[in-house]
Amino acid sequence: MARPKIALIGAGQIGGTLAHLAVIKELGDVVLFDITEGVPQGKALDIAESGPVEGFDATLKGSNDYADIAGADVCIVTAGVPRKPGMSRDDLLGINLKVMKAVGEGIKANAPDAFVICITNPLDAMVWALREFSGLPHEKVVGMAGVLDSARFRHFLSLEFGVSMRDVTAFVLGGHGDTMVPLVRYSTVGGIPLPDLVEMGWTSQENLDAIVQRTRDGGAEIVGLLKTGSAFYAPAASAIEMAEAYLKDQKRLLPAAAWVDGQLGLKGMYVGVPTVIGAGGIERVVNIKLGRDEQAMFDKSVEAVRGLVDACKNIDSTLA
Ligand code: A3D
Repeated sequence: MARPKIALIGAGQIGGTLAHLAVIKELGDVVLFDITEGVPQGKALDIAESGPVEGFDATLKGSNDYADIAGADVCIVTAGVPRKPGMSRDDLLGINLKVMKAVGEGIKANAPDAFVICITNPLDAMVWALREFSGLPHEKVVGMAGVLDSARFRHFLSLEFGVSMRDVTAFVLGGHGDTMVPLVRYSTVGGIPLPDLVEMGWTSQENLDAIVQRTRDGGAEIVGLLKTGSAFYAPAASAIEMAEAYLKDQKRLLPAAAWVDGQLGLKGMYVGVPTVIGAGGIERVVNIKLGRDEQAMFDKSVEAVRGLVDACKNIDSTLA
C-alpha cells in the first residue's frame, strides 16, 4: 500500500517543523509548498538528509507548484505571516485572508479529498475562510488551536503540581485568542478535577487563576521572547497529533476549531470545541454542558470569532 501523502502549505518555521515531525513519525511522504523559491526545496533536502541518521522511510519534496500537492491525504496550512511583538493575532487578518484565498483554491483544484488542518492566524476566522474558498466538506476542514492551548495549560499545571505532563489532562475551548476558555472543571490530574486539587491543598485558587491567565497569554509570551516570529515547535507537534488521528483513524478526542452546527447552542460557525477525529475527519462535535460562568466566557469568545468572520466578509465580498 502506498504511503499517505502529506502536503504542507507554507514552509516557514511551523512548516519545516511539521515536515521533520511527519517523517520522523513515518506518517507519510511529505510535500513542502511555499511561494518563496528555494526555501521549501532547501528544507525538504535538509530533512531528507537526516533520514539515514534518523532511519525513517519517507520521501520529501519542496515545491512552488500546487500541482505537486495533487492527491494529498492531509494538507496542513501555515501559509501567511506570523505575529511580531505588539501585534495581536487579529492584526494579521487582512494579509492572511488573501493568502487563504490562494491556498483554498490550490487545495480545491489539487487535493479535494484531503483532511485540511489550518494553523494560520487569526485561526478561527482563517479556517472559516479556507473552508469557504476551498469548498471542501466542513468535516474535512479544521483549525488547530485547542490542542496547543491545552498543551500549554497541561505543561504549566504539571510544573505547579510536580507531576508528569502525561498525567495532566486539560480542556481549552472557544476562539484561539485572548478570550479562549481554559475549562478548569474539566481539567484533571490523574482524573482528579482541578477544583478538587485546590480543596486538597495541592495549589491555591490564586495560583490556578495565574496559570489560566498564562495559558491565555501563552502565544504572546513566546512572541515576546523570540521577537522575530511566533511559537512553532508546540504548534507543529499539536497539528501532527491531529493529522495522525485522521490518518490512523484513532478516534482521538481532541479540542479543535471545528464547524459547529447545532451543538453548544451554536448555528453554523467555526470555534474551538471538543471533537472526535478519525478517518471521517471531524466525526463528532462533543456537546458538553457548560456551567453559567463557563457559558458566559464561551459566549464572549464566540462573539469575538463572529466579529472576525464579519471583518473577513467586509474585506472580501465573495465571502458575504
Ligand atoms: P513563517 O515562518 O513566516 O512561515 C509562513 C510561510 O508562509 C513563509 O514561508 C511564507 O513564505 C509562506 N507564505 C506566505 N504567503 C504564502 C502563500 N500565498 N502561499 C504559500 N505560502 C505562503 O510563519 P510560522 O510558520 O511561524 O507561522 C505560520 C502561521 O501560523 C502564522 O499565521 C502564525 O500566526 C500561525 N500560528 C498559529 C498558531 C495557532 O495555534 C493557531 C500558533 C503559532 C503560529
